[in-house]
Amino acid sequence: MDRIEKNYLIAKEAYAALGADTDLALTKLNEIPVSVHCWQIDDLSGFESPDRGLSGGIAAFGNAPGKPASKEEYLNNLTRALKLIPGRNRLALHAIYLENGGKHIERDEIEPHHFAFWVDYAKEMKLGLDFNPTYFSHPKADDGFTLSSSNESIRKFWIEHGKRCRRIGRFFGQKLGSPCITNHWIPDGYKDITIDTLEPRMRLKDSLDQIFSEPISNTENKDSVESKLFGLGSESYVTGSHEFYSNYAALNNNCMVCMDTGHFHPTETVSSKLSSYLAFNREIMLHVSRPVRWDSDHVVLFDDETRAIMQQIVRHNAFDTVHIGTDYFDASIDRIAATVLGARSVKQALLYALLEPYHLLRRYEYEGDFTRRLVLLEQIKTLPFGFVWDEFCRMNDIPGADWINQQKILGGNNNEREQICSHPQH
Ligand code: RNT
Ligand code: ZN
Repeated sequence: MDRIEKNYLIAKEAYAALGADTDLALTKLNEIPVSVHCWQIDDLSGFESPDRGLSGGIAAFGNAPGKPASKEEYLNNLTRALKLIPGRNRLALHAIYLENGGKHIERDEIEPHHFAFWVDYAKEMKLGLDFNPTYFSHPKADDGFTLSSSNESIRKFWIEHGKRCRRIGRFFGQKLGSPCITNHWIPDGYKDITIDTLEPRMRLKDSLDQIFSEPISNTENKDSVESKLFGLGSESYVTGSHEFYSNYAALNNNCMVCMDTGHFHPTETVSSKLSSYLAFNREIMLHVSRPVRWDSDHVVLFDDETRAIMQQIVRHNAFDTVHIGTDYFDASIDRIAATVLGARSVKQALLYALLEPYHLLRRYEYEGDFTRRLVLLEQIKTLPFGFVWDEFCRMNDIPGADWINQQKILGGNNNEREQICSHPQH
């Protein structure tokens, strides 16, 4: 028996003493997919016009070495990252990650065949695919408005983009036998005090109605709409607010709300919102991120809010209703490592939640024994959680706690990257 197995047996006993079954938790964790976003690897540059900067009020700050210089390098790095994330994964793509054969294809002209190579990649890597229209980083988004634009030709352009993206989602779903979630986020909004807050929302509503008018089976593609409270340059007004999309999704059964953990007031939490959607049997998409004072898109950690979100999913048995995805972009640390760390943190948080002695906690709550409820919640925190996580990595044949030192996978051909991993600068 090796060290990991021995440790696991110790942990198993410790958890069992509190009424939690580690074997069951590991089996469940292995089944729950996490949709890993493809854009941390290259700061959301994509393959359409990689040199065009980001727009839409989002930014990847930092200049760590190792940003891929070609599509080949990009795919290589992505593969390295995915190989360090244990369990079931999906991959969330953006429309700018297309194969255009070196010739510019406009966003309102993209077709499934431009993304066919991703299907091969997904099959090889055993991934499901999710998709995102790219309603930003484009001259037609330069004035800050897309689907809610008052310029009809601009609005039409983006509606066509949205429609085409759903068809690409359907193509992924058909080819992989697992529904793609196509997530629509637009940057639209005003920097300063806005007089007419209604008309842009009426236009957005109409745009979405048009985009979703084509019937597509939800066994192939599902849509989500992602809200935001404010962005850089849209501090005072965002057309696609949480209230707007919650109402839209409630009244239109063909889409769900996507909640990004960085898109709310800093004192608001997504974890506290989830059960209000579950009460109405609503499916939910999540963009798990880490806001530091604002929507900063820091790498996800094994922190309180990430655990609280996963606890909600586990406690309410919402594995089929809540779809977990990641969304962050930090260019100040190694990009492969960032992709790995965030996704692993999400899975660790899930495991932590799966190891909760839920029935006991619930019993205390129903009996009104809030003292024991609180004490037990604290007691769980010091159990040998890391031993169970190591076992999860081992059973998936993926490096455990010391994954960062797996230079063969992580560093590869990039000396600079090896440097930044072993000697963090600044
Ligand atoms: C932006 C949204 C959106 C993007 C991705 C790249 O604030 O969070 O989800 O991060 O589409
Ligand atoms: Zn997001």
